Amino acid sequence: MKRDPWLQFLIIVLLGLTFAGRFGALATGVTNPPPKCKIDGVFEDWSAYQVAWSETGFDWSKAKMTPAFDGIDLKEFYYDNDETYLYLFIKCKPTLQERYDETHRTAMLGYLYIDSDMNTNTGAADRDADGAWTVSGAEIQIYLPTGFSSAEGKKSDCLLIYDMKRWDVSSKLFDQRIRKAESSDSDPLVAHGKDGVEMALLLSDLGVQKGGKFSLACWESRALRNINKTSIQIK
Ligand SMILES: [Ca+2]
Ligand SMILES: [Ca+2]
Repeated sequence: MKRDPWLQFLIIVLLGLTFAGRFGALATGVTNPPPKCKIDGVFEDWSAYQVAWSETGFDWSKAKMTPAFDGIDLKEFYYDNDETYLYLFIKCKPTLQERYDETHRTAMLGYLYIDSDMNTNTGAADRDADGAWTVSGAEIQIYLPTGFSSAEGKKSDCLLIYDMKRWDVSSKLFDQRIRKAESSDSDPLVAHGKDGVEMALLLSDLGVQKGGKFSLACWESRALRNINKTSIQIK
């Protein structure tokens, strides 16, 4: 689909405004134990982990398109856990910083969906009340935007957010916020770095415990037909 340049421009402006407003909120302190990996987007301190899949969404290096793909291609997806957190790592090409230095634009990496009871009859329907596609059966949606904040005409560094919300059966929307984490938080639960994107999700936020099993899906931005899915057991 070719998007009208003015529409594209408008979306960017609106996203910019949204970020400007949202990034103003103060970071909330995390009272949980610190994550065992440093959340910094560097993969070297990962030792024991599982590979969820080797290509997230679409392989954009194979896309023939004009203008060329200017988004972030999500690649290998890894996970691990300890007593407190589920750790996720998505390798990226280019890195968020590289793309940001090039374009100075906001973007969204995509969405994660968690079906915490592995039952497609509970949780989201195929579409929400606004008609947007979701992943049926999911109880939790995690939105992954990247961009910048601006205050008094000064732009921040390139930021990454995870915005975790629960499906509401009456509104039929993911509109119950569980947690919003920002890479600019002190002791962040989300970060981007030279290898990609790293996140620590609290097991208590996900409502899963040791031995528990759930399904994780990832919807890479713009790759509408390439949803990855895997089941994860908390060890
Ligand atoms: Ca990809
Ligand atoms: Ca479900």
